[in-house]
Amino acid sequence: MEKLSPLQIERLKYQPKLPSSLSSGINCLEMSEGPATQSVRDQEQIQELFQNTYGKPVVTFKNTSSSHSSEVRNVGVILSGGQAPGGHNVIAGLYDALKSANSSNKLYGFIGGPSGIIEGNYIEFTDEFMNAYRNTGGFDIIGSGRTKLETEEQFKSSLEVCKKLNLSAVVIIGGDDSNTNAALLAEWFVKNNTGIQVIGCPKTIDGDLKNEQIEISFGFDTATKTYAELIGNIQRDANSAKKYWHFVKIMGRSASHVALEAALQTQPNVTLISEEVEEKKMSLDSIISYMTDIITRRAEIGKNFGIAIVPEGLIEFIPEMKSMISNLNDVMARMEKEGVAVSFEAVESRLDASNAKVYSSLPTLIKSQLLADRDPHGNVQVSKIETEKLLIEIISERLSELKSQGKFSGKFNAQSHFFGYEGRCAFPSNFDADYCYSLGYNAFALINFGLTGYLSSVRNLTSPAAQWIAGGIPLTMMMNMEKRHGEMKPVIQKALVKLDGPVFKQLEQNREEWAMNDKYLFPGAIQYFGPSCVCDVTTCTLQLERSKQLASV
Ligand code: FBP
Repeated sequence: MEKLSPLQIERLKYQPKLPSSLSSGINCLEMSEGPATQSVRDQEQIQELFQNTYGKPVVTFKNTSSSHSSEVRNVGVILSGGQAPGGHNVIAGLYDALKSANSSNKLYGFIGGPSGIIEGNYIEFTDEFMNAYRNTGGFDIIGSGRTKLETEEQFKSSLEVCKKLNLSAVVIIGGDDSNTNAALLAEWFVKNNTGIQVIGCPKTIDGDLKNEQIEISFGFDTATKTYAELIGNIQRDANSAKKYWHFVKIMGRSASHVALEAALQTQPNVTLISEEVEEKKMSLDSIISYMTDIITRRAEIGKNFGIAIVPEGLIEFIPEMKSMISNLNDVMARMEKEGVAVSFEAVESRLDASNAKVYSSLPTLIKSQLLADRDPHGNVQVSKIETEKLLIEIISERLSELKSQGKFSGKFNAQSHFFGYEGRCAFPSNFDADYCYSLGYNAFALINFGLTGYLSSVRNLTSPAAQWIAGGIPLTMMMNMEKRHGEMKPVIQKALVKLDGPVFKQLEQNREEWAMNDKYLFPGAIQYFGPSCVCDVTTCTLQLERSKQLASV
């Protein structure tokens, strides 16, 4: 028998909570439909591209006293994209719903992400196999991948695999790009009269897959709490030793939700928010001036230490960098098509003059990181760009200049950190364990009602789980047209930090105080057992966005 840690043993026993609307059983549900929906933008183009799945209503489930029987269904499930805590519980919820609807139902897991359905690489779930993964972090149950499902050929081979397994539905657990895949596959299956349904589940630690119906993607809660624990520990160290400035880059791709949430949980001295940088058109030079000013002022009162939070995607939001990266993406896509080898010189000679100047001004390390392969969706892999080191290097130079002019007499010793992978596979918090289980359970309810092209939606999340509202939202409702690999494509729109929203305002109102007066908070490790005010509290983001005030303030 495999050796397990005490926490593993206890978490396997945890029974996740379901909304009361789902808890009377999968065969005792009634579905209500809202009005027809529209895509967030580019309605005509999206409707044209999704002629069979566009415009469907938002749906909501509630319990009924009458129970109906459920036909036999086989379902396939895919974990897609980056890991996020709770993925195993989505599968557990789906599995339990499917088996309770009809014990002859089967759940298949496609191995290694979307490539599993294309290549016919799968396993069948059993009770014993499923039970070993309940309430655990990670995606190791079936693995994940970033293969983009978009070509006719991929759809055809997926169909062959689905037919072989006699599947009536596929569930894709993923972020914005993966759920774009789900929407494309759903449309293709309907267009080709296959009868196979596709349902998405909102996953990503980045927290950028959200709207009124999707209050948060799963994994954000656990990942941000994990980063906040680490930042709190570093703050304690900085405040003890009083000799280092810690620059902490935090994962989250383009959107700064993760950095913002971690900052609200810990109250560091400096927090950069990419969306603000873009809105205020802050150049790299003005960001450096802003940070240098705080470092200098703190040094004047004897504080040669501090903590600065840097969102992962910052570089893409600095206006001159954004223009250069967009030009670089097109140039690299063209070079790939033409079979030209990528080098600094080859790229610089193809960039527009102003972008070439920005590119060539960067340190060699950053220049080469910007040339790393794009992900399969055409995104720059921002996790590989060491923005925190770029900032430290330029700030050090600036402070040396100030020192030579007699305008800085302090010390600047910096440490860089990147928190990302540390949080993506943590044991899901109680919130994520419950939310994920509910999302998976609810995904089967959507299948049972014959829906396709929907995202599983569980909302009212700041209330106790019993009061959560379960239903579904059409994937096309979240879509617009964006440039990918040099071409306009239909994609799910990313939700960025709203600068007029309550979450950013909370930072804005407090940051001068936090910059100078060290109001550090120390959240500590996620707690799974103990008082509810410690174990079950949701993120500041959810509390502020939904209840408009923080429980802890
Ligand atoms: P998803 O959008 O697929 O959930 O991935 C999120 C993420 O963790 C980002 O925050 C990060 O930029 C990226 O994945 C890293 O990707 P990889 O795991 O391929 O290094």
